[in-house]
Amino acid sequence: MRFDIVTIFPEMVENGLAAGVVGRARQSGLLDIVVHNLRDFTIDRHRVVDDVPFGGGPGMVLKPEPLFAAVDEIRAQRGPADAVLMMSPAGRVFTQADARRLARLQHVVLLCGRYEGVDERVREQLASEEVSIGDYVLSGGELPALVIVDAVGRLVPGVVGDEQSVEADSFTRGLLDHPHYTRPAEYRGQRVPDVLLSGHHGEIRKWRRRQALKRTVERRPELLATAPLDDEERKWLRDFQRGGDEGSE
Ligand code: 4GX
Repeated sequence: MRFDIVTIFPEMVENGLAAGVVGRARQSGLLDIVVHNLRDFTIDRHRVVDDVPFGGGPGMVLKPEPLFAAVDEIRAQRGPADAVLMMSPAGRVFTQADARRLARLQHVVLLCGRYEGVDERVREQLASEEVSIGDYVLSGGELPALVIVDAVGRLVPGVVGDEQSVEADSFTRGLLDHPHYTRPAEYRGQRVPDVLLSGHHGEIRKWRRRQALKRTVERRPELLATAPLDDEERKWLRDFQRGGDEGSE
């Protein structure tokens, strides 16, 4: 899969792409990611990318010309994009469903804004969608772009070595994850639940599904509206909602 990221801080984005599964997939060629310096697409001596807002007010606005020139160059050198994402707190909030949808595309361009914002003509004519990673204000679109490349890239077949771990992910099943334990079986007086040491794989699977459901009810009940539950899970859900699940861990 191909990604092009346009930013005024290419070194920040490169650093974020170097580590972990994304870094490895880049080296192996499974992910073809090019980071573009927006200033390379300016034509003035001082490589200016921003200007004052028409109508006045605080802060600066990213000028349209360098962004249009960058996307034109990406199209010419790297082929047409299936989606051009503009990182923005005014965008739709990015979810795992978006990650799945984007992972089916061949070529995604990500535009990282800075300052008070980006000239509206970029949103209207260059971006195919505006994406937010959550309701808080960042100082630029670079971290959101890294978040999206990570969430999408790891869904590309082969990027995460163990396909089963992607399948098992929280959100793939629409629920939060169950608790995880590793050795030692007792640590600082806290024992690992016996069922996990029992070797009884049917019981372990059941315990994990029940714990995932319990956590979701307690922490993110709104996820239950769309989570696909089987008959047994719906029964557990009624039990939790009635009596809390005291004792019956
Ligand atoms: N999820 N920011 C973008 C500049 C900006 C403002 C308006 C376009 C339109 C953010 C977020 C985020 C801060 C990145 C403002 N660009 N982006 N930047 N949350 O807060 O995506």
